[in-house]
Parts: sequence; C-alpha cells; structure tokens
Amino acid sequence: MNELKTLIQKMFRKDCSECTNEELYQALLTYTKKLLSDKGYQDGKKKIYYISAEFLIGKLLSNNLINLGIYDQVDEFLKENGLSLSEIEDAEPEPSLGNGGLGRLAACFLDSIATLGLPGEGIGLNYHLGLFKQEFHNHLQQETPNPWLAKDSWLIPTDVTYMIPYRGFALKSSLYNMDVAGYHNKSIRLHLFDIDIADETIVKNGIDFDKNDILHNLTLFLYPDDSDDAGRKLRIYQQYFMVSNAAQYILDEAVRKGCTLHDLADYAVVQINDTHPSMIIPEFVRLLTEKGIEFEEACQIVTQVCAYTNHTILAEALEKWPMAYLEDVVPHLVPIIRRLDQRMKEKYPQKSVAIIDDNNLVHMAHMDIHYGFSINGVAALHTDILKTSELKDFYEIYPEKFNNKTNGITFRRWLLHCNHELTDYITSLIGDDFKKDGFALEKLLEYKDDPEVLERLLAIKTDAKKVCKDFILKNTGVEIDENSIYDIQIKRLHEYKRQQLNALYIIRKYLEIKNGHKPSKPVTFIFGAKAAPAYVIAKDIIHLLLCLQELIKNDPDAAPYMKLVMVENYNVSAAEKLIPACDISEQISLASKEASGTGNMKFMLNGAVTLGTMDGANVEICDLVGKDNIYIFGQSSEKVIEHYEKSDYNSRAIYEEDEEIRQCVDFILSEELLSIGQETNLRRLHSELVNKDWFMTLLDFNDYTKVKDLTLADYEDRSAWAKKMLVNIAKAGFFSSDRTIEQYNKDIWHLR
Ligand code: 26V
Repeated sequence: MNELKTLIQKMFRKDCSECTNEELYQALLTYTKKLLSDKGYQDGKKKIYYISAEFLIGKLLSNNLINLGIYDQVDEFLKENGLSLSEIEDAEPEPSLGNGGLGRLAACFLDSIATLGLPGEGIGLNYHLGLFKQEFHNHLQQETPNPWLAKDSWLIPTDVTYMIPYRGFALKSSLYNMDVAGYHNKSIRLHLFDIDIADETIVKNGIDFDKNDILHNLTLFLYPDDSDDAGRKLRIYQQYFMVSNAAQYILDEAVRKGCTLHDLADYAVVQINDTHPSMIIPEFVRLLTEKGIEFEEACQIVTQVCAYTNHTILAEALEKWPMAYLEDVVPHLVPIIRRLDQRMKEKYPQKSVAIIDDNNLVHMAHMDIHYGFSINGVAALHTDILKTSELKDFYEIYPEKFNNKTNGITFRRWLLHCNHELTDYITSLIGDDFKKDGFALEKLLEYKDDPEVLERLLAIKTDAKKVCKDFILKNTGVEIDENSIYDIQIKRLHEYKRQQLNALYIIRKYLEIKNGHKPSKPVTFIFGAKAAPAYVIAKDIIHLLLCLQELIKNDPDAAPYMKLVMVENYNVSAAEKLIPACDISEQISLASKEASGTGNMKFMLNGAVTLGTMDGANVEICDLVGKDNIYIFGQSSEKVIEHYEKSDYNSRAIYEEDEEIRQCVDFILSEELLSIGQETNLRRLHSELVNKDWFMTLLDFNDYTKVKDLTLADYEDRSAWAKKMLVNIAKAGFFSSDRTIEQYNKDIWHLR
C-alpha cells in the first residue's frame, strides 16, 4: 500500500488522514485504473462483441478492488488511517448507462467474460445524462437529468473516431473505454461511443430538450421519450450511431489481425442484445459490399457472425420501425433492408415472418432471426414460449437456431461485494471455491440441520437489515424496524410486473388492521422502481404506493404493524443495500410475461425466500429449491396464454362478484387516499383495474393473498425459515453468470 500512500501525497500534498472522501476517491480511482491496465487485456484471434444499448454497471471502485484481489488490503490500509472505504465509495457517482434487467445482465456478462478469460468486448453509448434521475414531489414521480460524468472517471479517452453517415450530414464519433476487471484474471474493455458536441445545456425543465437537435442531443439520454415522431427518430439516430461505430470498429480490428473479410466469422461473433442493435445487420452488409464483397456473400458472412438474444415477448417492446423514419434518418440502409427482406420473402412467403410488413413497418427481431445464426431466450420457460407461441413460425423454419440461455448474475458483485458478512461466513464453512464456481455453494447443504449455522444466518440477515434501515432512513425519511419482516419488490415499474397486486394486498392488510386484526409480526413492504416518463399507468401506480406510504405512516393504528416505503431513484447502489436485507422476494409478474428476471436470483443468493408466480426463471428456482423452499401462486403461463387467445378475461366480472376484491380496489378511491393524492391519477388507475386489467391482477389476487399470508405465518418458525434461506443460497450456484457465459461460449460463440 506504499504506492497508494505515495500517490495520495503526490496528488494532494498531504497525508491520507487529512484528505476528504472526494480526494481519497480520486486517488483510489487513479490507483485502480493503473492496476487494471497493467494487468493487460484478454486477446485472441476470435472475439465476442457484446453490443447493447445499456450497460448498467453500477459503481466500480469496490468491485474492481475485489476483482483485482486487493479489496482487503485497501480496506485494512484505510482503517489503519481512521478512514472508511464505504464512506469513500459514497463519493463515486453511479454511471447511468442502463435502465433495467437487460442492462444489468450486460454488466454481469462483462464481469464473467473477463473472469473466464474469454476475449471479448462490450460496445455501447456514453450517455451523458443517462436514464433520468427519479424524484418524488407531491407523491408523484418527476424526472430530472442524471449527470454522472466527472472530469476524472473510469472512462479512458482514445483517439479512435469514425464518421457516421445520416441523411444530409455525418457525425464524427469519439471512443471512450472502460476497463472491466476479471476476478483474478485479465481485464476486458467496454467501448462507449460519443460525440464531442453533445451539449447538456440544451436540457431545460426536468428532462425536456429539443428532440430535433441531433447534433447536440444524440448521446444525452438513454431511451429518450418516444411518445412522438421526433423522439422515435432520435432513438433511430442513437441506434444507428451505436451500430455503425461498432461495425466499423469490428471490421477494422479484424482486418488488423489479418482477416480478409471473407473469413470474418473466424475473427468476430456479435451478440445483439435485444433489438436495439439490430441495424448492425444491414450496416455490416453496407460496409462489406462497399469493400468489394458481393451482396450474396455479405449476407452469408453476416449470418455467420450475428447472434440475437430476445429479452421480452411484450409486443410494445418488440421494435418495429416505420420505413419512412428509416428513409428520413438512414436512407442508405433502406435499399439494403429492402433487399434483405425481398430475399427472405422469396423463400418464405408467409406474412408472419416478413421483415417488412404490409404497413411498411420493419420488424427488427425478424431481421435478426433471418440473418443471425442463433436466437436465444433468457430462461427455459421464456425460450419455450418463443418456440411454441410468439415466434412459432420462425421456429418451424429454423429449429436449429433456437436455444435457451438462462440468465445469471455475477457473484462478485451480488454476494462478495454487497454482502461481506455472508461471504465471509460461507467461506468459513465451505472455503472460497464458490467465488469462481457457483455450484460449490451446494456444500452448504451439509449444514441445513445445524442449529448453530442456522442461527448465524439469521443474525447475518439482521445485520444486513440494520444497514438497510439506515439507508432507507436517509433515502425516504422513514424509520423502519429491523425486527419486522422485510418484503421487497424492486424492479422497473410495469403493469406486467404487477406492483399493483402487491399494493392491493397492502390495502387489504391495512383494512384488516383497521378492523382489529393485528398481525403478530410487523411487516415492512419495500418498493423501488422507476416508471418510463411517458407510461401513464405506471406513474399512477407509483402515486398509489406513495399515497399508501403516507397514509400508513401517519396512522397510529397501522404504523406499529406495517410500513410501506418507496425508495427514491432506485438504482444498482440501492439494490446492493436492499438485497442482502430481504426476507421475502416478490417476483409476482403475470405468468408468461417476465422473460427471466435476475433480481429473483440476487435475492435467493442472499438468503431471501421467493414469493412468486411460475414465470421466467422463477420456474427454474422452484425446480432447484423444491416446493418447500419457495412460495408459488397464480395462474400458469398456459392458462394465461389461453385467456389471451380467447380474449375471455373479464376483470369487471371479478370485481363485481368478489366483495373483498371490490373493497380493496375501491379503497384506491377512498376518502383517506383522495385526501392525500390526486383524484385524476387514482381514478384512472381504479378504472384501469376494473375495466381492463390487461395483466390480470384481479385474477391472481385471492391466491396471492392466501399464499402471502402463509409466507408471513411461516416466517415465525425461525429455524424452519433459516433452513429455507440456507437451501436457497446453496442452490443459487446455477444462476452464476459464469455458468451462463460458459453456455453462450460452448453453444454460440465458440471462442478458443
Ligand atoms: C423496451 C422498451 C420498450 C419501450 C420503452 C423503452 C424500452 C426500453 C427497453 C426495452 C427492453 C427491455 C427489455 C428488458 O429489459 N428485458 C428484461 O431482460 C432481463 C434480462 O434478460 C430479463 O431478466 C427480464 O425478465 C426482462 O424483462
């Protein structure tokens, strides 16, 4: 640590004990960046390029120290000087480069690619203001910019630039790199492209800005509002900027290594993360043909290089761009896309597999499937649904292209970094193989009847709950009780994820207490979620939750028995505080709608017990831990799909027939809530539930209530509960992203 000490002295001309946390962070940043680049980068003839609109990487300091193997030394050094690493970490801004599961998955994958020593790189965009920052005012979500770029950051400027052509003008790009440390291995790079002329000062009034001012707005925001034409075109400008840079970069690198372009597949494999990077297919064809390759061969090359991952079956998230927008933004791609489409229409005339449909919409996923060699879903159930229902017609044409890769999470961040106490205890029991080999956690099963071990697991959970309590007090101003049950639902706000179902349960519990039925154990319901700025009902659900928080907090009958807290600006750093503290993990999406979920895996790994539907990776969690160690409720995905096919779900009928449900739903419009919240929002949400309820909240309500009551009751038997916790941790190994990446490599990428 002498080197660090000298560096601090040199940078600030004082001893570390006199430095501010900001200064210490600067010093650690400089020190760690140097170590990362000194380690050298994983290289090889063939590389995986993981292209993604999002990389939700989270703060990097601690994680990098862990992966470099020097966390304990640095921690010790700081402690000796009366300093605290976790306080220094507070000075690090969290990069705002992602939105949800897909972006966090990309970040976990980079960690695993580096850890497994595979030659790979991530490619994305350097959004200056990222996804918006969430603030609550008058119990409503408000969006403000989230500037995270500081003068000194993890970004490393380079002199790599490309020209990106658009209709009537071209933009010059600049490349920034971030090093991603493998756990006890070399580093890999995340490439983030940007423009030099992006101008944050054009943002006024929350997150409003001129959407037509492409020269200045291109890399400001991730997922700018797409509720109008200009917003949608801006998305296309961004997507093309990402993929044209990526394609030029990949071809340059391959050629430098001796590639003739005919043999591109020996040098590069591109994983297209959802459809945001799909335009890389026509862009590759454009560049290859410009370099003298025949169109037919270019199509073949692209099809050997590109692989596509589908992350959702929600129709509104499957991108379809109007041809007219593409004409306006990237006219040079249009003839190529038309030829790609024509070529397929000649072979497969059925309308369901067309790239360009009768309304002149370009189906990006369809292009990926025709012109990629692999398509994968992200959990077993999800892949099955793609094969048998959503993409059935494609599966009939290309059965060999379809494969499943159940998602995973990196244990370095989601256990070693976020839960030191549990990590150390597990290590003391079974050694530290599990840090690189998740399946080694199974050795814990040996202790499942050991009262001392079970006691200790409960004590560790209580410690994490205390840390979480402090975080929540700072974040929300609400004081919660670490002896209450922590029931947590943290994820993007979406109707299909059904935060509203949880809210209705909370209303029911509140009414029960008001009627004199006091629960024997207090419960704290914790939420964290951002809603897309233009997603009206999602914002109404946030409003309901915030109104309920206020109501319960101020009600002396209810407050001793229940609390509701909604964490503001939920992000990776918040997740790291909440997940270790969780008792009950809420994974309650409507079956068939959640492609996988990855929060469910993080909770399990940290000893929470899942309360969930048979959806996404919950199905695999259930298979692994067994029915005794998970709480399952709700309609099956088959039944749900059947309801959609027959259009026979009628929420109003349930509302009218079931008095208890009606009471809970009508409470949304009660005097109590109307006196706290806005009538327009509450009325709109009430009407949505009664008249539409597209995600079948009321259908699953009674079963949810029954199973959730049982879960809370079972919690009281502490040793039986601790055993469930242990089994969940022990069986989490399958969900290591190292396993997922090994499977991607074995079945799709074929590196080394
Ligand atoms: C879709 C849209 C649609 C409209 C507005 C903005 C926007 C932004 C992103 C997306 C794609 C979201 C896809 C996504 O995050 N899917 C999640 O992927 C996770 C990783 O595979 C998976 O665990 C989650 O179940 C899935 O929802």
